[in-house]
Amino acid sequence: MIDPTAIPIPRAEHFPSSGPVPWLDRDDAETQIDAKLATGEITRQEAEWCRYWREHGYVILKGAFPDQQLEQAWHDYEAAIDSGTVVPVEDRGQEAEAGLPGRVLNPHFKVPAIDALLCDEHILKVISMLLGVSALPFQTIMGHKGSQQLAHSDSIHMTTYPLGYLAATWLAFEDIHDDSGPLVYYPGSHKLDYAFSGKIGISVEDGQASYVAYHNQYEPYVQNLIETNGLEPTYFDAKKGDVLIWHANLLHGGSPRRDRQWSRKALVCHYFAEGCVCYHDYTASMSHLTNETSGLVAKEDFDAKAYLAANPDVAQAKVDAYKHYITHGFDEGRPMRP
Ligand SMILES: O=C(O)CCC(=O)C(=O)O
Repeated sequence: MIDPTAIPIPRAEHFPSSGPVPWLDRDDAETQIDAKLATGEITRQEAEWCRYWREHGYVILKGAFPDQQLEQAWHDYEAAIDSGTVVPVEDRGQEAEAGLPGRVLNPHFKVPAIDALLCDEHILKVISMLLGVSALPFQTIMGHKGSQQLAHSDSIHMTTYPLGYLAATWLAFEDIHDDSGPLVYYPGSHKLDYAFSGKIGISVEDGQASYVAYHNQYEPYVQNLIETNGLEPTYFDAKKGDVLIWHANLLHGGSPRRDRQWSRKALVCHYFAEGCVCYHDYTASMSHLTNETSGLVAKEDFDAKAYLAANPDVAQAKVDAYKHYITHGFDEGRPMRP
C-alpha cells in the first residue's frame, strides 16, 4: 500500500502503476472461479455471475428488490422533494416537462429508505464477491427521467488505487420504456485501457475549473474509442426491481430520450472496495473514503462500541457502525464517543 498523503496531486498519473488487479480482471480468473466453486466458496449462480462479469463487464440481477420496498422508497423520496429536504438539480428549464424533476445527488443522506437500498446486504455481497474485497457504499444519484449522459467510464470521475476497485448499480423503480432514454452500455469495454484526464491532455486546472474539458475532450475521446473498437451499444431493458451492476471501466451512459413524456425512475449507487485509495481523477481531489487524507478514522482505529454508545439511534437501527460512520456519521459530524 502507498501513503496517499505522499501523492502530490490525486490524478492517475501520480499513482504507481501496480496491482493487485481485481481477481476477475486477472488472466487466471477462470481457474480461480473453478477453484472457488469446487470448494463451495461460491455457488453455481455466483460462478456464472463471475464469468459473465469477467467477459462482459456487468451482471444483471432480475427482480432484486420487491415492489413494496421500491414503492415505499419512491414515496419517501418524492415526499422529501415536496418538503424541500432534498432538492433536484436545476435542469436548464426543462423540469416542468411532464412534471419530471432533475436528479438528486446523495438522497440516501436524507431518506432512510434509499439508504436501505444502497446498503442492501445481498447487493453488497454480490459486489464484494465481484471485486474480491468488501464493498463500501459511497454515493447515490436518483432521478425521475433519463440522464442523456454521453458514454463514459466511471473511473474518470471516481477512481481507485489500485485500479478497478469500484462498481455501480442501476436500479429500476418501474418498467423502463424504450423511448424514455434507457441506460446504455458497451459490453466488453471494461477491458480497454482506462482513459484518464492526463492521458487525454486535460490539465489539472481545467479539470478543477469546470466540465468544459470533459465535454470537449473526454467525451469525444470515448466516442472515438467506441468507433475504433467497433463497440456495440446494449440498452438495459429493465423491469421494476431489476439491477444492473457494472465494472469500474465499463463504458455506459443515458441514451437519448425519444419521447419526453416517459419517466425513467431509477437509482444509481456507487461502491468502492474497502482498503483502496479513492479519489476523483477529473477534479484531482481525494474522496471521503480515503481515510488518511479526509480526517476519517481508519477502520482498525475505529471504536464501534463507543460510536454506538454515542449515537443510540444508530445502535437501535442495528446497522454496521463503521459503514454508518463513513457514509453518514462523518459528514453529519456525529460524536465518536459519549
Ligand atoms: O442513469 C443514466 O442514464 C446514466 C448513469 C450514469 O452514467 C452514471 O451514474 O455514471
